Amino acid sequence: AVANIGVVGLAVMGSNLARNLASREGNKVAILNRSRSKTDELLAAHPEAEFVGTFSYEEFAASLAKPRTAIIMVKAGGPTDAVIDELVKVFEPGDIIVDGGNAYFPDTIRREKAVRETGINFVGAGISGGEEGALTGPSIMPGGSDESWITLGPILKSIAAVAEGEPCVTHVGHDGAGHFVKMVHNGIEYADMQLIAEAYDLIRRGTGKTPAEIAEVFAEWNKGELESYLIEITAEVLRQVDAETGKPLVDVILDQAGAKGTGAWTVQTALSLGVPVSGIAEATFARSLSSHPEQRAAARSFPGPDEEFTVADADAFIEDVRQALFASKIIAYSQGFDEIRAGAAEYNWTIDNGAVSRIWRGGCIIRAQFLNRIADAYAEQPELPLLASAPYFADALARGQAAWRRVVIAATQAGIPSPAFSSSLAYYDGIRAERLPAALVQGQRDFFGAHTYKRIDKEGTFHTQWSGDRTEIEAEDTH
Ligand code: NBP
Repeated sequence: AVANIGVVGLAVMGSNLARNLASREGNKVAILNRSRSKTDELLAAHPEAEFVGTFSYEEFAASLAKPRTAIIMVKAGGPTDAVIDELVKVFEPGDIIVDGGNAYFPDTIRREKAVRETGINFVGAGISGGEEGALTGPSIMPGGSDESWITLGPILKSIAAVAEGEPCVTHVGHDGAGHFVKMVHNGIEYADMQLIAEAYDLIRRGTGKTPAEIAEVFAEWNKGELESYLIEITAEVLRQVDAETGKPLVDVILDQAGAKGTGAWTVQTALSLGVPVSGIAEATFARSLSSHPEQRAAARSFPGPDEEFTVADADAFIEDVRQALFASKIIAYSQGFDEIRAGAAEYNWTIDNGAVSRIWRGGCIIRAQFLNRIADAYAEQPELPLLASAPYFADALARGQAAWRRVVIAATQAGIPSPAFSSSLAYYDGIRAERLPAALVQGQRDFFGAHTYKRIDKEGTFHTQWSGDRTEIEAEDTH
């Protein structure tokens, strides 16, 4: 046994993660892949790396020092189960199996329970940052037992990205907590990307600026409170010119956004938890809408507003859009952290939202200055019920709300879809409202389904006898 860590699955993510591990002082990495060719290629391409090439699960297990620790990086779903089944046969109690793939967290909960019965530890770890991050330092969100964290923690800390001097990894919580948090990370990423896309669209159609000119706007924004990886790469994408046509690349890319499903998982989970993640939902739906060309063709003749959309003062409009973007972003993150809070309560995880915001500061797609403010907010008040209500964010919303409204009004009048901007503003107005028309909804529910209601002026549960004499009676609480 010569290796202290192993990697199973050597496609882009696995091979880069194995190279990252092998580059760290003291590590020797056992590598295994279903088809032999990938292992051979990796060994041939990096003769200098501290790899131990293995070609069977038996050889893989024999090459690992105890407790054996292996990270699986294969296609999520069936392939992950197949690899776990093989590892369980050759590993022993106390060993650790880590799934670094993009598993759906209920699968991780199921796998952790099943593997634990063999005495082997199972850790579902969300890994963010794509190929580049896997190689140079990802943000890592491990779940699993406290026992496995003792062995795994130092290894993961050695390969994670570093932000403000801290490695971007923390023991998120037990069993599926890591994959849950990774899922919400991806959902927030969807919202952030959609908000930026709406900002670009409004500026382009309102001011007539070219993509290259708008790239400069984003580059400028990246110096302020919006500073983030996504704003930075937006400027890069907008600057890019297509070699073939000489047009801006953004004008020749087909306008149908793809998705691998993590946004949908975030929204589905939020629906079952009863958490309004409207920014993430609208971002996910916007991708779906874009990807139905037949429906878009069928709707092409729908009329829009009569007047051309132009803004009188381009600079003022751009500043309004910047403020709308920042305010909507605050709402999207606040909603995402709300989902983590609700998930932790539902699945009995102890998740430190402040620690989560700190490990997202480096390595992952949503890395941003802004996450320091989130970390500050949770440091100040760990049980903060609504992230957006922390003073820094509440102040920013108060400062930005007038601009945000002007932008949503302009978009509506111009017929420019801005679902994430406008739904975030609707959430803001909903959450701050002193009274909501939910009272009428309760009345309707009581009318047709005797679902009962509570009153503002006394304790108890009530029902109006709608089909009788319409007097009110005290009733059993049926929700
Ligand atoms: P893929 O998701 O494309 O999976 C390819 C790997 O899975 C290969 O090593 C393949 O072996 C192996 N595999 C398959 Br397919 N079926 C198998 C089976 N039944 N038994 C054993 N191995 C099997 O690789 P990836 O893009 O590197 O992603 C790896 C994981 O990381 C995924 O869960 C992904 O969602 C996640 N992830 C990816 C990114 C990213 O940016 N790509 C980012 C974050 C997380 P073979 O060589 O023999 O076919």
